[in-house]
Amino acid sequence: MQHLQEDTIAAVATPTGAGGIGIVRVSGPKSAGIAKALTGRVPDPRRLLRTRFCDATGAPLDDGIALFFQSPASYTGEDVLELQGHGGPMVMHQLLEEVTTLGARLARPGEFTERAFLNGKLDLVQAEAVADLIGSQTQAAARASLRSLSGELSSILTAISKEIEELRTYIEADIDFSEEPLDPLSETGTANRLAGVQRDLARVLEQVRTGVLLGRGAAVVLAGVPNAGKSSLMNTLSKADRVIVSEEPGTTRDVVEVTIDCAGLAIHLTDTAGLRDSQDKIEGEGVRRAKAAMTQADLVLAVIDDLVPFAGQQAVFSGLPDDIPRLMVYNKCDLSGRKTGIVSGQAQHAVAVSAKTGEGLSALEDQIKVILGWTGDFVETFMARRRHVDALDGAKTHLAVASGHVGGAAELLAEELRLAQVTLGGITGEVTTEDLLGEIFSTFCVGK
Ligand SMILES: Nc1nc2c(ncn2[C@@H]2O[C@H](COP(=O)(O)OP(=O)(O)OP(=O)(O)O)[C@@H](O)[C@H]2O)c(=O)[nH]1
Ligand SMILES: [Mg+2]
Repeated sequence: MQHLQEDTIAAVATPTGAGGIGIVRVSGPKSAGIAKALTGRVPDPRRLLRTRFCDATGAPLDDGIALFFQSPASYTGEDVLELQGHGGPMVMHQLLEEVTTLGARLARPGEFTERAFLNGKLDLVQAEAVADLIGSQTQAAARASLRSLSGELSSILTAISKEIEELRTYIEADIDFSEEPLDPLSETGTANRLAGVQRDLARVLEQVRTGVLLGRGAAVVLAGVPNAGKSSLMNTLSKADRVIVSEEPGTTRDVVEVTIDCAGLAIHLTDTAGLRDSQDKIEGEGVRRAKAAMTQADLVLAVIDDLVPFAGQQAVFSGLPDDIPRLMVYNKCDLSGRKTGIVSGQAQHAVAVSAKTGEGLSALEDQIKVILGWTGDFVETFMARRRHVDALDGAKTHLAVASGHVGGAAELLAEELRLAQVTLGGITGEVTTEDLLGEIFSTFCVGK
C-alpha cells in the first residue's frame, strides 16, 4: 500500500540547541535532487557519504555526512535523505533553509511517521509507540514502547481479529446456505470459539490498561492542613530538596509538581498549599488551586499531622469527590510515637510515616501502587493509550452481546462480530478518519 506524496518535507530531527551532531531529515521525491545540489552527487543508497554541503553559489554551509535511503526501503517508504552536520543552531538553520530553497517544505510534527503509516511501513499502534518511546519517562515505559513498536501488540490484535473474522464467515455461510438453524454441535463449537476470543481479548485488555498507566503515569496529590508535612514528604519521596519547608503554617502557596519513578511507574507528585480558610489573597488562591489539583488526581494523599487532633483535619477533605481514591498518611510519627507502616483496622487505606526520618515511606509507596492497580509486572506490558482501552472495551461489549445471540438469531450474531472487528481495526489503523490521524500525529515532535 503506497500513497506516495507529491511534496517533499524537511525538518531538523535533532533537539534544538548546541550538540556534537545535528541532523536535517528530508523525505519525498525531491530528496535525490536536493542531495545532488548540496553535495554534487546522489549518495549510493544506504552508504555513508562524507561530504561538504554547499549552497547554490558553491559557498560551504557545513562539512558532514549524507545518507540516502531509496524508496521503498526507508523509514517513510519514500526517498529519504539525512544530512548529518555539526549540531549548532545556526548550522542547522542554514542547512534547513537551503533544503527548503531547493524545493522541500517544512514538515509538520510527526509528518515523517504519518507518511510511514500511510505507506504501510508501520500501523497506528506502532506509530504511536514511536512517540511514546521518545516520551518515555521510566525504563519500564521505554521497554514497553519498544514492544509495541516491534509489532507484538499489533500481531495479537490481528490474531484476535482474524479469529473473529473466521467465526463470522462460518456463521454467514450458514445464514446464506441453510434453511435450518445451526445444528446443536456447531452451536457448542461457536460458543466455545467465541469464549476463547473473549478470553484473549480480556487478557490483552489487562495488559493494555497497565500500559496506559505506564505511559502517562499517575497524578498523586499531597493535601492536608497547613504544617502537616506535605512539602517535607514531597522532598523525602523525591529524594530532593525541591520545595520550601518551614514550621510556619501556610508556607506553600503554589502547586508544585515533581515526577518520581516508583518501581517503573512515573508518579507526578504534586505539593499543594495547606487547606484552610485564609483572609490572605495569595494563600486563598493557593487553596483554590490545591482543591482543583485534588479533583484531577488519580490518588490524593491526605496528609495528617499526627501531633494535632484528627477530627478537625479530616474535615478539609469533605468536598473531595468520592470517586477519587484517597490514602490517609499519618505524618510526624517520630514525634507522636505511632508505629510506622500500614495502619490496619481502619475503614480507609492508611499509612503511618515520618517524613523526617523516612520511616514508613516504603510502605507508603507500596500502598500507592496497590491503590493505583500497579502490579509492577510489566514484563508482558505493551505501551498503550486510552483510545486502545476504549476500543478494546467496545469490542468486548460487542462480543458479549454476540454471545447472547448464540443459538438465536444468526444475523444478529454475525453483525455483532462484524462490529467487534471494525472496532478492533480502529486500533491498528485499518479503519481511520482524518481527525484521528491529525489528533495522533500532531502530538509528535517535529522531525519524527
Ligand atoms: N519531627 C518531624 N517534623 C516534621 C515532619 N514532617 C514535617 N515536619 C516539620 O513540620 C513543619 C512543617 O512542614 P512542611 O513540610 O513545611 O509542612 P506543609 O504541610 O508543607 O505546610 P504548609 O506548606 O504550610 O501547608 C516543618 O517544621 C517540618 O520540619 C516529620 O515527619 N517529623
Ligand atoms: Mg508546604
